[in-house]
Amino acid sequence: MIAYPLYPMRHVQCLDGLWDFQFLGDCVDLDAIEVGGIRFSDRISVPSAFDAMPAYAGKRGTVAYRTFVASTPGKRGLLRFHGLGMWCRVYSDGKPLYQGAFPYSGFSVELPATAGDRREIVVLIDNRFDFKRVPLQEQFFDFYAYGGIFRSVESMDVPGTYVDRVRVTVEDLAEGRVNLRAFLAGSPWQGDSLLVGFDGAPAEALRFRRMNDGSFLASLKSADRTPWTPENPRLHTVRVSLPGPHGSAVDTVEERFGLRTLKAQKGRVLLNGEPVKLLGYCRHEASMQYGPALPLAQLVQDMQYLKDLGCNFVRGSHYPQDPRWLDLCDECGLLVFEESMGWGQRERHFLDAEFHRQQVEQTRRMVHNSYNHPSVILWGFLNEGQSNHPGSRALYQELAETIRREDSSRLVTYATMFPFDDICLDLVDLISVNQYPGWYAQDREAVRPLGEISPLLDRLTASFRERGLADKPVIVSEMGAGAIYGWRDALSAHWTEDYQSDYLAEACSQIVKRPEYAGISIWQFCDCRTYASSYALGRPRGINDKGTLDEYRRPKMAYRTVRSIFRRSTP
Ligand code: ADA
Repeated sequence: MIAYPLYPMRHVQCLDGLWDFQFLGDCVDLDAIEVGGIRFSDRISVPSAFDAMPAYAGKRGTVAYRTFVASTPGKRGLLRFHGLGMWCRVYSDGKPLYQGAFPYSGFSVELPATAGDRREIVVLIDNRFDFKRVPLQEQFFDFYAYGGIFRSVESMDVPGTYVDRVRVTVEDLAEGRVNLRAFLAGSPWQGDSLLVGFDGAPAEALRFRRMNDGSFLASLKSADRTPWTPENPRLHTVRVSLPGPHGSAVDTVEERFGLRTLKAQKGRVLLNGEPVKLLGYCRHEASMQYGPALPLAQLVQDMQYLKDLGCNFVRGSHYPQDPRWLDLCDECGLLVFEESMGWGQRERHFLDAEFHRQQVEQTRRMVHNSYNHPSVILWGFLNEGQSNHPGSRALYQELAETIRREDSSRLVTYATMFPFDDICLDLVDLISVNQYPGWYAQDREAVRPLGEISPLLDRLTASFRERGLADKPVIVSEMGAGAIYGWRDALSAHWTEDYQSDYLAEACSQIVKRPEYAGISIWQFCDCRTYASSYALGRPRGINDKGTLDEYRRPKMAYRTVRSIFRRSTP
């Protein structure tokens, strides 16, 4: 499915459908592959995680996906991938054009002009763990590492110079004034005026200023100044075109955005100047049948559940989000914490130059790709990294700076599991804390240790105050308890739906009533597959069972509990 931005003048083909497929083996030398010699003996859908499909379930190795796309002779093309995993190499007519290992990140590949009217596209995918080749994703992460082209792919022709993206930034909410920053690609452009049309109005020529980084900047007012809010998620579109002769257009991008501002002030998050309490869930893009390749109907179901639960907030744990999901969040008014991929990395990672480089690059791509989604309010990175270690600070600092360089209009954060001795919290606008009092309980002998939650929240607040961090808003970015669907028991022990329900009642009520907390994203929305090795010993069924819904989206007992608390607290 095609998500924003749209390119109405280009011949865009959505390549979702059946592709040729071949499993090449589990010990393939990637540099020795002759793509021309691959015999394709199977067909598979795109999007798909091949290793979630019954014929290849759980396999690790190298696979090839192939399709043919129509092309205009003599014209360059572009492929847009919205997310895949883990490593890939993309070929057009046998030529390797792109190679990368940025799981879940969207990227584009330019295709050289061709004399023919179709191109053969082959995508090699590899899902073997190998820190050297795929430093961003490892086996110890607590969510299953799938392989495949998880999200949609589009192909299109592009003119010599084309409009890649236009970033829209709100300059003055009351006046409806926005900045447009256009990124052109292809051959250099010498002009200074682009054609701009708001909300379907006829386009008019507007002068743009050339910036040092090669982008073009202009400022203008939107006629409709209605702000975007979760209750009234008013969206706008802007079309920006490269002018051709006699007022014609050569290429157009249509971007969608909302008018809203964000600020962190005196421990609160201000949306359009008004304090907002963030109430919601952490959510993996996960399904038992399809892995991360979620059909649109699943996204809509998830949205309906989150809305029904009374949520206004979702944390996209732990990787860049599907643009269709962000489009939906824009439309439905759900506030989003988007983070680049990270999970519990330690000093050895932070000392690795390639790991560092790729973290910075994936974070930059995430901001670039999601820039115009009004739903995204927080940018994050390095979930539960070793942020209490001096050797980590350089990367934390560079990631925060990278985000601010790209976008100073949102709040920067990361989820820390070391809130009491974290040494990087001065770098963020908002503190996000992952803690599991009463689940991974301090007192191993206590039965139903719910009493651990409130004192921990007190200690956190006191500790932030003592360290001069009191002005930063704090959210609980993870807190939760496991429950196996259907397991109800008079003793309400760990793993029962009863204990989870009581646990979330306590956690949510505490956050709702404490003004010193700006919100919570409960761990987690639904159960999802995790380790397939003995790492899973604390994960019954190889599933992370802390969902309020199970892996088939069946609500557990906690569903009603959370719903009644959140519904009373969100407008
Ligand atoms: C961590 C982590 C989550 C999940 C959770 C848990 O906080 O960020 O991805 O693994 O723990 O279930 O224990």
